[in-house]
Amino acid sequence: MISELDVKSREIALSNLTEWSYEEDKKGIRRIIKFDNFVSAFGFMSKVAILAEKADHHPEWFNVYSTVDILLTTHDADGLSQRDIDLATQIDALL
Ligand code: HBI
Repeated sequence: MISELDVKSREIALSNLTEWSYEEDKKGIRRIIKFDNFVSAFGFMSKVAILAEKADHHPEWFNVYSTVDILLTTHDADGLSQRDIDLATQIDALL
């Protein structure tokens, strides 16, 4: 069982994820990334898909041409958990 991060833990975690913002209504963190073109965006998504499958933790995302809009939340915790922080950290390391 995974639990939702409390506010203090969330704030500490997000201080290291400066490109991500917490969305109250979605209970998750969001980052929008702009690439040069669709091939680069999709290449990035392919790498994230491999990380996500390994972690058994999957992004909610939206892609239009060169933009990828990512939301990370944990359904099993009904909110933001350490799993989201870990995946966001891995995603940032790809960029
Ligand atoms: N992905 N974002 C996200 N949140 C989850 O709670 C989650 C997931 N992928 C798989 C998963 N949970 C499994 O543990 C099962 O709940 C399907």
